[in-house]
Amino acid sequence: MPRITLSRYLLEKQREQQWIHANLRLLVEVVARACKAISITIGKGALANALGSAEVENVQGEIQKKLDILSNEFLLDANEWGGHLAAMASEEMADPFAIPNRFPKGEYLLLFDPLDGSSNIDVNISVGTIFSVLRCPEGTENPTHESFLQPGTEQVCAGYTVYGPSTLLVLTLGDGVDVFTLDREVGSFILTERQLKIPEDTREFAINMSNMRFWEPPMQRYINELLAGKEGPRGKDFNMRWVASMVADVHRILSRGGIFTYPHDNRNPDQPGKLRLLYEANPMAFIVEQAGGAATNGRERIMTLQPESLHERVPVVLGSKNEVELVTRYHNEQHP
Ligand code: AHM
Ligand code: MG
Repeated sequence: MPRITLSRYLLEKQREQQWIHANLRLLVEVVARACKAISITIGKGALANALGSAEVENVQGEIQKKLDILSNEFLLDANEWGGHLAAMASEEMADPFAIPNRFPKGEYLLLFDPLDGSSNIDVNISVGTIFSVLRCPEGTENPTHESFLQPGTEQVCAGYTVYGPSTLLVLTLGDGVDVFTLDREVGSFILTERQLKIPEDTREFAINMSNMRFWEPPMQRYINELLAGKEGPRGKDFNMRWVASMVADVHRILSRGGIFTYPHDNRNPDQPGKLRLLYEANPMAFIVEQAGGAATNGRERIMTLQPESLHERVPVVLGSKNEVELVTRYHNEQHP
């Protein structure tokens, strides 16, 4: 197979297939470039003095890592001048970032979690970047929080990178899911897998079991049935994996199937879930659906939820279709 770089892939989507606009091509290229910079810095680790806490709290009330801040800056700096964006929003910033007046403005809104799973950085476990692209509502000169409050079905593109043993970029433009691997010597993302498909059935689940006592009864029922294995109602043994980096857990599911959930729990009534709707749940739901899987909040499809605030959190259940449908049925039967 000839080596197809991300640039060539995108150009073909624009020129030959007329599937994307030139500005969306530019946007994805620029995001990928920023992710390369993040990947290089993460790869240097302690040598770049990049590990550890920055001892600052973000809008989520979490202590930021130095790499959370650096990754956010890489993405902002790379994207502000290209003329393809109207504004950006990030897990690490309370308010949207307006494109400075000295640069032209474009039609897209970019949302990202610059470094997902950042609690894993200091112990050298895979982390990643998650991003989602929306259109700026027509006639909006200066985008506000409200401009971003669009359901996931409005996304025109979503992707994530995994900074693991190799650096991968997983991308959907709404016509399936393709995977690129970073050639570190050349500095290009190369297409290495086309049209990923998630198997409909699985024997593997991903959940943080230590929170079991806080879950709702339908989720407890579902997990108990998996744990009962061959002798239980499911009649087969299940295996468990939990990296605690959503990108890594979701990537495993895209590669070999599985179900991932960070369910509703009652630890904090103001936070029904841990993961953020706009820049974690929605882009992952879009990718998973494009690969033939499903994604719900336990009751409804994630992509049709109407967001109410920029940093809203939601319960997430995603992955192999038949398992996601079963969990969702349990919730709707017991506590609609
Ligand atoms: P982050 O965006 O602050 O890194 O938090 C999200 C991460 C996900 O990557 C992961 O699935 C989850 O938090 C792990 O949470 P926990 O440590 O509660 O198991
Ligand atoms: Mg995150």
